[in-house]
Amino acid sequence: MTTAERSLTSVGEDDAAGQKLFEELIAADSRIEPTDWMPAAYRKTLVRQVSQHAHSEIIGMQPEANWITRAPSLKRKSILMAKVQDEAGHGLYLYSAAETLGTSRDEMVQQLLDGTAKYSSIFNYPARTWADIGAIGWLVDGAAIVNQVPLCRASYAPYGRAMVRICKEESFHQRQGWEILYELAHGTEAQKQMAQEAINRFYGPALQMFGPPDTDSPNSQQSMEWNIKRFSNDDLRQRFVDMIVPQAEALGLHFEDPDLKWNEERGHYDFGELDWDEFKQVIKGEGPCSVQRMQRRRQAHEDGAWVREAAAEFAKKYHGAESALSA
Ligand code: BYC
Repeated sequence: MTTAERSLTSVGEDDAAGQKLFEELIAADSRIEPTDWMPAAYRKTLVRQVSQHAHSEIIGMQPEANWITRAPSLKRKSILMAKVQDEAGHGLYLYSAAETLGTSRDEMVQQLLDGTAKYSSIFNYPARTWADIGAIGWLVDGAAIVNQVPLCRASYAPYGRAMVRICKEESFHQRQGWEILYELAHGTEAQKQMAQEAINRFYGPALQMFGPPDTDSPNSQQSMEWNIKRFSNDDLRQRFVDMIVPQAEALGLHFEDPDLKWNEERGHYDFGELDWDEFKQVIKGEGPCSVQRMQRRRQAHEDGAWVREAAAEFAKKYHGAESALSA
């Protein structure tokens, strides 16, 4: 359908015509643009998912930023700084994508600060050692890629477009994590042990990033019918496990999951039940670092107030001067 045809049917039409076009676009696996009519529930679920995704990128800077001053060399420090900065950029693309749905960034940020919006469970765990920075890059960014590559085809076009760039950057992030672990795993006995301990701690929480099991995932079915999510939480988790087991072997490390073994019949790795009680606690705000993460975010928000005020004042003056010139 051409843009002109689309705008005739999408803008200013009644709900029935809008609904019909929306359904046709979804059935054709086409994309929904911000100016298209969309059901209120579709808009709501997208604002929820995209804003939570944005919050995760912003909070996710904290565990890694913790190691910028202690990175073992200047090269490692500059790589880590660039990575953390990329995460801020991802947050900004995603807030912008969510704003096209009609919710302001201020509102979304306020929901995070109020504790009414979630962010990814994984960022409530501490980064205790330098090897944790490797584990975050390899496993956390690795899980993010597996989850996010299908989101490049999300039916809501601004979200899908943001994800394309984010996924490219995440691939670099994953490789830098892998490289940190590779060096440690091939270093001294103590370094190898530090790498092994890091992946022991991050394995379960990284698998939980994909969300609750399908039988306990209230949003999945509808999101898949709307082509927002392309695969279920369990399918993506399985894909991730199948990917990381041989990678761990290549590193010379292993996962301490006694149930982890190749299942010839299924053509996949079986793995042990995750601790879903812990997951529920973490997403309720009772994770090991939940309080610290939110305190830090609130403090940073307060510290940045003068920058937001100055930027708003500048925009007012600049736009005022611009419109005076063009008058
Ligand atoms: N943590 O019905 P379900 C990164 C919530 S950042 C917390 O399956 P859905 C990086 C879920 O929100 C990557 N909460 O939900 C950054 C829902 O609660 P509400 C972050 C979780 O949406 C910096 C409830 O549980 N990635 O890579 O269909 C440095 C029921 O779940 C989690 C994204 O945000 C969780 N893990 O599926 C380094 C990806 N899982 O909202 C790296 C985008 C579930 O109803 N998001 N919940 O109150 C998604 O793909 C989907 O939203 C999810 C959940 C797969 C996460």
